[in-house]
Amino acid sequence: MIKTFMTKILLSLALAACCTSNSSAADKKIVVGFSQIGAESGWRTANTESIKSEAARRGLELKFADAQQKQENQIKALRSFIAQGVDVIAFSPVVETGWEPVLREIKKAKIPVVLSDRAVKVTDDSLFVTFIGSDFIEEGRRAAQWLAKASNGKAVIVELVGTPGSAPAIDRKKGFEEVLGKYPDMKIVKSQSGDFTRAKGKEVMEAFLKSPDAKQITALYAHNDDMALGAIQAMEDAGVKPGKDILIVSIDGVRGAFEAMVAGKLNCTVECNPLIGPQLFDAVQAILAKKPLPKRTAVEEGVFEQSQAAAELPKRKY
Ligand code: GYE
Repeated sequence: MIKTFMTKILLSLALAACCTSNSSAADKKIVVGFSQIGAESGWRTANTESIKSEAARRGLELKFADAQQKQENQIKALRSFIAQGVDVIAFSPVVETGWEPVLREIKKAKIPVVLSDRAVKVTDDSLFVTFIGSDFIEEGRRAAQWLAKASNGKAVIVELVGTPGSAPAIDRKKGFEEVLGKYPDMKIVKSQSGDFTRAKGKEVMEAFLKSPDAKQITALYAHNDDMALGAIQAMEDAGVKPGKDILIVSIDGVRGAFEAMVAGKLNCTVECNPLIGPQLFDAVQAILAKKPLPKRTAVEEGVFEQSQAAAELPKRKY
């Protein structure tokens, strides 16, 4: 009798111990602060969705802040993550420069930083642990290589540039121009920012088409699909046939670009994969487990032209 009683007590003590420790482990959920650029494009929407769903799948707490494409909002969000004492800070920097002071504050608070999608220019590499993102220079090269082939090395090009000062705008221009250096008959005659949005892409293309030498334009290079889709609208409004009168190559590979290719209005999209949530949180968990990480992890991507679009469209995840 006493023995059973004692066993019962021991059992309930063991149970209590197990459950207390369990609930305290659950309380200590990993908290990640993520500062997103905004919702400027289809790419960005897919990227946000990938990050949010992967955090939820892994049972991590995500503090998500949308900066509406403003660096000052991102800096505010980063400071609030320090104040909240999150375990890891991740962010997608809207532009390359101007991050050193806030990154130093984060370092002082001993919070590790992961850069997602876009890189920063800093003099001290220890201000972030790792960068996960695409090779934007290579994407620019791929766009130019496709255009060189499609135009037999002869093109009068207008360029829709991404957000000024952003890594993808700088690098996509650089890679594209590097290849153009080998083709003396391919020239960029106009280049202006459309801020990675469809509305701005349309507006800038409208202005390009109104210029006196508009008839000479044979190709458009847009730093993302959304700007190309806006430009397609502008061309149609002006009675110009997109994809025929003007060859169009852009970057991202979003669903809308594949639909435009199927409709014969866009000629080529160079893939830039936004679904980096899993790689991002692999890095976060590796950092917390004190595992070493490379300074940079690239994302795999391809190039798709009109002839492949119909077969590829149903397989697209973004
Ligand atoms: O190409 C564009 C988005 O940083 C790679 O940002 C990203 C770019 C993407 O707005 O659509």
